[in-house]
Amino acid sequence: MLGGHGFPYGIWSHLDWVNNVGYAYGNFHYNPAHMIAVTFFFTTTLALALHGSLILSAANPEKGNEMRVPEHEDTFFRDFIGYSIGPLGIHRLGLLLALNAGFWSAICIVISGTVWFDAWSEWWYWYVDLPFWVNIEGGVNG
Ligand code: UQ2
Repeated sequence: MLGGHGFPYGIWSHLDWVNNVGYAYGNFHYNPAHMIAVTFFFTTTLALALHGSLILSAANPEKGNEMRVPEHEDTFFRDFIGYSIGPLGIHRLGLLLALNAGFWSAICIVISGTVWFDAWSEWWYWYVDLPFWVNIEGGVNG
């Protein structure tokens, strides 16, 4: 890449940027901060799916029945999985998950080219190089 690694606006240009940065560091899926960020994004969608479906169910009862109250929502999850985080708790959890998704995404991109310059797959050799098995015969360390 010529020049800096600044993120461009534009539909195709930003896709090119993501593609180029991906190649510059091998594969972002090996970036531990990327792994953490993706996990938070997926958990956010799970929490939102659980919450949205619970709210829509409670607000749309069968014909002739009154709308459900939050205690019913607690009861549903206690019956279903034995635990309810509560109507306030689910929003605190959602905020925690969403903020962490953004935070770890920023860490992921900021450490690429500042603290780590190699392919991200190479980073994991800290594990292989642990003293416990670093000299095991036949291992990758010889
Ligand atoms: C809940 C609750 C809500 C909810 C949801 C739950 C009444 C209206 C979705 C259930 C959530 C749980 C058990 C936490 C799931 C944990 C993760 C990490 C996805 O109990 O209270 O309020 O919307």
